[in-house]
Amino acid sequence: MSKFKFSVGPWNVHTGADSYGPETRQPIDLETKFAKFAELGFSAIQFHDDDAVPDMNNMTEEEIKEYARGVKKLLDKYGLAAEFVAPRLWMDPHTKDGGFMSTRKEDREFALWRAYRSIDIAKELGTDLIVLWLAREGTLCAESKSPVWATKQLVDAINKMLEYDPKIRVCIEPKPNEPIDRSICGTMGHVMAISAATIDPKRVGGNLESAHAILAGLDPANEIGFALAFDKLFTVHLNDQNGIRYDQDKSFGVENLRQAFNQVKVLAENNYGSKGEYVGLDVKAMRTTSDEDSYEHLKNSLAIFRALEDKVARYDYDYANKLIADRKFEQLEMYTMNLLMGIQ
Ligand code: XUL
Ligand code: MN
Repeated sequence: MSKFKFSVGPWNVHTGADSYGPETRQPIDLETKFAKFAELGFSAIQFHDDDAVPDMNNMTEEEIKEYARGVKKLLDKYGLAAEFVAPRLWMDPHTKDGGFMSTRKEDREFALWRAYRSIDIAKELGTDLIVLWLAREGTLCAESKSPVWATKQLVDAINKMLEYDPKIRVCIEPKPNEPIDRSICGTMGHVMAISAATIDPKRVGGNLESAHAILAGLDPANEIGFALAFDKLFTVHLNDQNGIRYDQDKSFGVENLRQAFNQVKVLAENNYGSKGEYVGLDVKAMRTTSDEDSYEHLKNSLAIFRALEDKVARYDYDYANKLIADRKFEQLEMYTMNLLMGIQ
């Protein structure tokens, strides 16, 4: 029995379309996904603002809240909570050049409107957490905006969100690139600096995604640990990634099992989850996956996480600490590898 609670976003089950080809699977409606997520053992759902309220751009503020109340009822029906709401600041023509740091004022206003509406939706769904994945916040043309101005725009936008609602918490999901070329907030270190510069640092933290850390050339477990050291790991997006290339969102642990083990280990050692945090997945099925196997990558990720949790529970800390005291790191490494290979 896992001591963690798990969350997932509806986009984790998708049609298989990519930049180079059309859909390979049929779309699945939200309620069917909720039912299946609950059956698989998830406790909470992650939302983009328009996952919850699809046509929100054409709705009034009241209509948006009313629609969100309907989604809350659907969550309740399946015993699910909402973990967070994230404004989708990359699809609309207004976000062509980014949201909070777009070079056009009307686009920046649109981004803030979506951020405020995300807060409204979050309140209706019963969560205080807003995630910012800053997809297009940076440059495609390096000279198109000042990085100093852009950084201050981000701090300003977060301050406005903190002022809009005194209870909400803002959680930045850093990523160094893709779809943007040069991002403004690429790692957990950037997130900590932005947090410290806001009007209420306690309410601004991070969401570490394994693949994003790897894209930045960093170790996901160390990025998780860095945020934990400042009490600012508000959630995680666990997955896997084969090196520095396009964002792959592979099932957790399938690419680098030792790296995955160390992510579970640092979470377990630091009682992640004791303040209600979820272990969130952000994984994609392969394009070749059939309709009937649409949820296999989620099952696999949960199974691998739980198996690694079991390995952490069996980790012999007395033995490891003795090896550390004697600086026998070759033996420590082999002890870990043997544990993972099932040799002990
Ligand atoms: C993109 C990514 C997003 C966010 C949510 O790389 O990870 O799915 O997690 O907007
Ligand atoms: Mn993510």
